Amino acid sequence: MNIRTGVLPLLRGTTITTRHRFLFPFTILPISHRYISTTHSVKMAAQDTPSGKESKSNDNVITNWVKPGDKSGEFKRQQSTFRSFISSSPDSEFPAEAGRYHLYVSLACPWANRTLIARKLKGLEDFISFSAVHWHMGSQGWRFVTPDETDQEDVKGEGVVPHDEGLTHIRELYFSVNPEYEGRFTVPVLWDKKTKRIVNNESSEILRMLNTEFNNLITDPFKSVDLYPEDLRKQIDEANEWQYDLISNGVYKSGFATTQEAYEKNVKALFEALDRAEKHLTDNPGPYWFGERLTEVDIRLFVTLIRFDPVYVQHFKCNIRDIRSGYPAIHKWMRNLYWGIPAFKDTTNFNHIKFHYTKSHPNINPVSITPLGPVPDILPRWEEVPAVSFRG
Ligand SMILES: N[C@@H](CCC(=O)N[C@@H](CS)C(=O)NCC(=O)O)C(=O)O
Repeated sequence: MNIRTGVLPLLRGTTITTRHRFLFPFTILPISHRYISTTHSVKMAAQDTPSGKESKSNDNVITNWVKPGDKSGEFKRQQSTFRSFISSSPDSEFPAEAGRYHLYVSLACPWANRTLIARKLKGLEDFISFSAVHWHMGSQGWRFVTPDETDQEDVKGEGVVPHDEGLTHIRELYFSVNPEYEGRFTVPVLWDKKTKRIVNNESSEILRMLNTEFNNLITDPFKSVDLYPEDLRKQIDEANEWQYDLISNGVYKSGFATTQEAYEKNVKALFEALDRAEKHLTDNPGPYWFGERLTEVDIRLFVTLIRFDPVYVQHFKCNIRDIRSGYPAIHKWMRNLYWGIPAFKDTTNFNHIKFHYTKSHPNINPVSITPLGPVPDILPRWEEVPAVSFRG
């Protein structure tokens, strides 16, 4: 693979940034420093270290994102296992009921973040409870926080509480419903508190249930929020298809690749898809992907792109451009959601996001140092990076 010819076509549009950094090297740094708060001291807990239960062979290690022996070096995401549906019908297996279901999430995880946004947009806070795990994913997978951790600066956040029945890890939920479970212990998990079963662990399907199945229990304005409206379904499905493969999963396929070829193939496809998103958001008036109507496409894309500059650029090597200086239309769309709609801002926890990725992937970042930048995590709504705002 010729790196030059492969990547250069994707580099257009970067000259202004580079030139102005060169012209104004001294003004940029102090402006950025306004946003640096405190350096967090981050403690790892004993629960994160491998226990005797862990397999001694290398084949089952949780951070083997590429299957050992797979010469392609490509990350292949597993299908989610639990695929039942909550239904508005009272005689269904999982009927929609107030207080019956619980979402187990990680505030770091984009897939789980989708479900938290939909829960708030649909006004389901009093109907579906949730709790969030510690940001660190160790050798036993996601773990719950301990009581003494909830006030720690790096850990605290909405829903970050110990498990109410004393479970220590998300994997225990999976084993409680199936002791032979062999899949990954992923979040989100939609849990039925009544039967103590996992309803579903696939975020795209949880989004759909939250959108419609509780409508008999809620009132307007929430009832009429429709994230998957009938007349847009075909277009939503089409957008989801390429955005899932190339962007939402594309950042992981770039970051987890273990060969140069697999990385380049996926990172180039990712940036081509971002170019396509940028064009769509430039050509269409917005403020949402489908104009005046907020749909699941906005939610699904947002959770990946809000993590892009803080994490994916450096940690997953998605650094052909960043959002704030390379994609003005995406940047505007994203900030409109973040600053304009509480469901987006209030479910985004940059500490969990940054600490999780940078300290949970020893194969990518063995020394676990979390980069301080970019500062700020997200720019204020009406402020641009200095090089972009300069028009002189
Ligand atoms: N397709 C699933 C993917 C969920 C997923 O991969 N979650 C990640 C966190 S971002 C996870 O829990 N990973 C743990 C693991 O794979 O061991 C969904 O959309 O719900």
